[in-house]
Amino acid sequence: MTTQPRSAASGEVTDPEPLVLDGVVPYPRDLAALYREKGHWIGRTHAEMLFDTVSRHPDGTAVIFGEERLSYAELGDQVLRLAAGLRARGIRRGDRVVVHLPNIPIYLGLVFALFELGAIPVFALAAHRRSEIEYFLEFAEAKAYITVDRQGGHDLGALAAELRQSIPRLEQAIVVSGDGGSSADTDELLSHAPLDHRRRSLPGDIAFLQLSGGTTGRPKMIPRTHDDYLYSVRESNRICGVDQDTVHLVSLPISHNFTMSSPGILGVLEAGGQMVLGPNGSPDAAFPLIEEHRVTQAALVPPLAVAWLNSGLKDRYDLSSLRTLLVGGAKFSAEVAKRVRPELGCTLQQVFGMAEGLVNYTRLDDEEDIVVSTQGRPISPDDEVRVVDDEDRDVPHGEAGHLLTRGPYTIRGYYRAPEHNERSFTADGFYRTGDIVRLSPDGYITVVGRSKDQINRGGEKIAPEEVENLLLAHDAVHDASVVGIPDDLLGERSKAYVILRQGADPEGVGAVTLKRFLRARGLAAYKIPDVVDFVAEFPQTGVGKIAKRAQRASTAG
Ligand code: OOB
Repeated sequence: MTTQPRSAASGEVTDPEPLVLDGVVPYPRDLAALYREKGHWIGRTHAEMLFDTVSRHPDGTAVIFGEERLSYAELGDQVLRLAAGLRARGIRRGDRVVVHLPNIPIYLGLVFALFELGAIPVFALAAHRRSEIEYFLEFAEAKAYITVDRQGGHDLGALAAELRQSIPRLEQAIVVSGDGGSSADTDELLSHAPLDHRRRSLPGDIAFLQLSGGTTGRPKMIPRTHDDYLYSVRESNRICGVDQDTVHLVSLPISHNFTMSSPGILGVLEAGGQMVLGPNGSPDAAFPLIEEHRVTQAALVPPLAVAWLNSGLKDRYDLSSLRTLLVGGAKFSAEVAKRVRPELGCTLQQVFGMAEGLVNYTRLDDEEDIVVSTQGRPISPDDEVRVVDDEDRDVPHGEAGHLLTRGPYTIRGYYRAPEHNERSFTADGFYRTGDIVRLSPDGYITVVGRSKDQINRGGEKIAPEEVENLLLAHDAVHDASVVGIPDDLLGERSKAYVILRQGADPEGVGAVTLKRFLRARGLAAYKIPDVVDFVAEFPQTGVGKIAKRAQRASTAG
């Protein structure tokens, strides 16, 4: 299929051909046509979305970070300079670029510069370390890696230089300043004359690769198109009341799907609102920003919402501008949810979403009992939701079962993962979320459990297999099993059961040794087991598998 040139007559602007990226499962043609016909997919790219807002509100403030303020016009200018700089370094449409940055303004400039070029950002979390980053670079065959010089005592600049040497395909390692200031690389990139903004990618192209929380040895990559993702952003804005007057506090990791699009930074940019970038969601970081900038909307994971509610600082700052608090990423208990309105004076919106697609919200005008006791309902009338038993048969309404979903912004397959896709999707394209839910007659979802082998540590997802594999690389380890155990604040924390090799000295190899070993392997800190227990054997199921359920239960309480 080819597309018509957009303004061939002028000879200047010519639409590119659709991008062909290997290892992506496309939406079925008839459904894609339907989503367009219904106005879900409007045929706009992320770069076009931003520049539409730039032309509507050039003087409006887009981003606030410390003393720094960027208007939409300034952000647009920065994007086009960076795009010129990145192009001069050889970055082209379809190239994958691993973006590994904390909550700093240049994140927006760089990501939109990549969008402008039609290059494909791979969104690493700031907490990721060598183990994850090396894998992302190799798996996505990235041409460039963008990171900060230092973060949390880690010399990422040195890591970047090292990876640039060891991975032949990696042509560029771009290092920006971790405190949001300038760096040699950003100064150089910004010194280019701005590129002209024009269509360099198509709305049906893969816009970026998000990362799955994962249940397997390595995180899977999630290919999202401009069309599908921006649909979820526009609808999120409508559902969450985001407009030009919104002042949104960004305190979760900026590249997480929740922060990006529910309604997140993209929601703000689409609506022409303001975002305030904070370093993290702790009350002492967030409350002064809310007071100073009259923040109207914030998004948190449940443990941070608890920290806000229990903080003595609550009465020391003026939080009266806050209208809505979005809480998601992990189950928010109804008992705590009940306290949000009376104690913070704002409306709670629960968000149950996934980087693979489907996002559910409680609505701003929902009854209080729905807001506190459900995780909301889907964004779109065309989100299909099924709740099934172990044999994929629909369970009676109101009973708990596996949540399956497909729809106008849910992927049809992970990137380059045909075998995994066989298991994660039904033959007719439903994504197996791995969540156990109940569905109310009016379509509200309550999450009651999980069937996937994943630990949800306060919203941060850990694939036990990834940690187990690294533990097995230690000489003294015979076998390892990692499970989630209940935790009052985080919901779950992680515990590793370890069987040492015969002859290994349990005095010499302790919990500290193994944690240090994982850290030295470059595993992100949140994946390092909170507890390590040495045992002689693992409980077994009838078919000889490790009985993880028994391991979780034996540590309950
Ligand atoms: C969000 O995205 P991911 O990809 O990090 O994690 C998705 C998984 C879900 O399958 C579910 O297991 C869990 O996180 N989850 C929740 C939840 N929100 C996410 N479990 C219970 N209650 C909730 N409210 O976490 C994410 C993506 C977009 C928006 C919000 C969260």
